[in-house]
Amino acid sequence: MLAGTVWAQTIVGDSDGDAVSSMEELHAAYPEVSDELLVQIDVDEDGAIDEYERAAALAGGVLGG
Ligand SMILES: [Ca+2]
Ligand SMILES: [Ca+2]
Repeated sequence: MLAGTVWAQTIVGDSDGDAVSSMEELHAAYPEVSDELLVQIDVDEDGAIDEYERAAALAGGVLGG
């Protein structure tokens, strides 16, 4: 669990380390990402970007860096 905690804290766009990125966290990490894009990234429309949605966005080139 220690390694998992360290990993969670290193995720760009997850400043509080809870393993999901809120819209606020993503805006802070990726200020160039528009609200429309965030809606597209949030596939299950729960208002937060989980690790799968973030990975898909990164793989698809939607999120830079
Ligand atoms: Ca978070
Ligand atoms: Ca989501």
